[in-house]
Amino acid sequence: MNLKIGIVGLPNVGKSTLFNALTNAGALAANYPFATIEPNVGIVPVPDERLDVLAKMYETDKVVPATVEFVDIAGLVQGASKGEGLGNKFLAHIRECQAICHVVRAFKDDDIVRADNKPEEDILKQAKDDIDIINLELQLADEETRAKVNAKKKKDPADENIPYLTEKPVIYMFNVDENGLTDQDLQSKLQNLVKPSKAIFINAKLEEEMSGMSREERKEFLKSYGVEHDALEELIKAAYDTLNLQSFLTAGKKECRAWTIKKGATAPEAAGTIHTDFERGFIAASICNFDDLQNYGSEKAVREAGKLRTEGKTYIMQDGDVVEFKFNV
Ligand SMILES: Nc1nc2c(ncn2[C@@H]2O[C@H](COP(=O)(O)OP(=O)(O)OP(=O)(O)O)[C@@H](O)[C@H]2O)c(=O)[nH]1
Ligand SMILES: [Mg+2]
Repeated sequence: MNLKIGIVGLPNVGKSTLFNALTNAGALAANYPFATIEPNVGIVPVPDERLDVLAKMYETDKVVPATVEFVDIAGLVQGASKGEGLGNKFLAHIRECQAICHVVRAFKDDDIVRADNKPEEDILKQAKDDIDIINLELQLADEETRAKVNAKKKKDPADENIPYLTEKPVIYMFNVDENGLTDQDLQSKLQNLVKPSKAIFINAKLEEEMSGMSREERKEFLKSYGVEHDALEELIKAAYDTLNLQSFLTAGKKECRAWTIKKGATAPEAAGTIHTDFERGFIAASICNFDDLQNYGSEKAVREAGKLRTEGKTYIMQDGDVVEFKFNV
């Protein structure tokens, strides 16, 4: 299963800076609107400490985390749906995504021009106006798509599956300055603007400085700014939550790996994410809970404690299940 998240927002709000931080892919971050001309796609591993534990336990050769794909497009402007700016052309890339990350400027910096060229005054009010512009453009783009679908006289079953932009879950990413990172009052006001969507607070500039750092170094660095949580991890977690996703794990000497599945997926469906043959020829799944495995220290000990279960076709997968599938092709 391929999780894809599209980054949208006005020009110059820090989308590419954030994208770079996420992927270290080197997308162009520059102080002029439309620095991003081609859509950039980056693949980001999903942080999962359980994999580290398994890797040690199995003395594994290779660790393969689950991944999330991020798509960075040019900023949308007012009138984007009518062809203003470059935004409309890129909305197609967002349609393929399952979730939207909406980046909103909430930092003050007179050197970085706002999309509307207005001076920075009231962060809260300007953030609200900016959000409204983007959401209106997404709405208008959907209306255009709907009109096109309706214009086609014959009902095409494929039309039922049009991925409308406004139906996608949105995670708001407020690009705050250093003070904003710990300003609870500002954060709760910004969160209120977008309720019930999830809001995450990040300083893209600081994230840029952290690129290339290890997870532990990031934690230390953020702590020195009084920040206890890692916004990039929060973003990926939020995407998992809003899309109702979870991970199961496979472990062995050759490879330890995390796989993304829907909550509520059955064992054969989970097997199908590894290989369609696994689903078709599914016989049973040998499953233990990650916590049991960690507590008992080895697969052998788990088995001896009677905590290794054999599950059949109707088993509903749980987050952190460590699985071995038995199948017949
Ligand atoms: N002060 C400050 N500047 C930032 C921050 N984030 C980004 N910038 C600067 O703002 C400018 C624009 O950043 P980009 O990441 O290119 O913005 P973008 O949203 O991708 O813009 P477009 O691709 O043109 O839509 C760059 O000069 C960044 O260095 C921030 O948190 N604080
Ligand atoms: Mg950009």
